Amino acid sequence: MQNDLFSTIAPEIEELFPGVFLFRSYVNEQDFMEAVISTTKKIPFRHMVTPGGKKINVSGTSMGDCGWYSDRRGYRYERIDPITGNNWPKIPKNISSVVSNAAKKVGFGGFIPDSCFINCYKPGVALTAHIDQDEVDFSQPIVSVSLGVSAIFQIFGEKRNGKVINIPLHSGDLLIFGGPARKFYHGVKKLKDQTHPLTNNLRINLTFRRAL
Ligand code: MD6
Ligand code: FE
Repeated sequence: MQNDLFSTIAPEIEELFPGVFLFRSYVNEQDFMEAVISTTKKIPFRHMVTPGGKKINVSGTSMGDCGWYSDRRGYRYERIDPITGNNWPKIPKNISSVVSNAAKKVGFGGFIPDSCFINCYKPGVALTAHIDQDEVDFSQPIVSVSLGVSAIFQIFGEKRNGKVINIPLHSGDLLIFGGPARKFYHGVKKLKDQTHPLTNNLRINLTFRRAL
């Protein structure tokens, strides 16, 4: 590294907050998109409901040893898809290693995802502020990869009504949420009606987790 006198991490990585790291245009979008397409052929995107019975506007599916799931019985990780009765498709090794290597660069060596939740946004769809807290070990980060139409990712901090920080996320960007950031509220603003060569008018987001 040329500028290692002045930086502790690679120059292409930006630490936006303690524990929030942004890698711009980091991934091979085609490799990640292939994993999404092959997953949805087996387990299509579906709308789940919250424990309170509200429809979740972002549709989702999963890869890995377990998948995030929500219905009247609660938020949880399921080893078998409750709808199809099938195992979730495996996370392809080529994309899992990209995610683990990125995590290692910012101090999360040994991060091996056992679950990847895949979100699909249509124009007009937003993701309300939330904290991901269904995972067993909060010392493990969550690694997010964005594909297709750009969106504004929002970080609110420890309180849902905190001062909001807007981060535009574009296709190929990788974001790591670790350490103190694991307890930050975050969400995604309503998707604009735009098109992208990879996904037409959709935004796809993959979040890699150590759930169990
Ligand atoms: C999204 N991402 O970008 C939703 N959660 O569509 C998340 O909810 C998220 O990007 C935890 C860690 C990173 C994330
Ligand atoms: Fe989240």
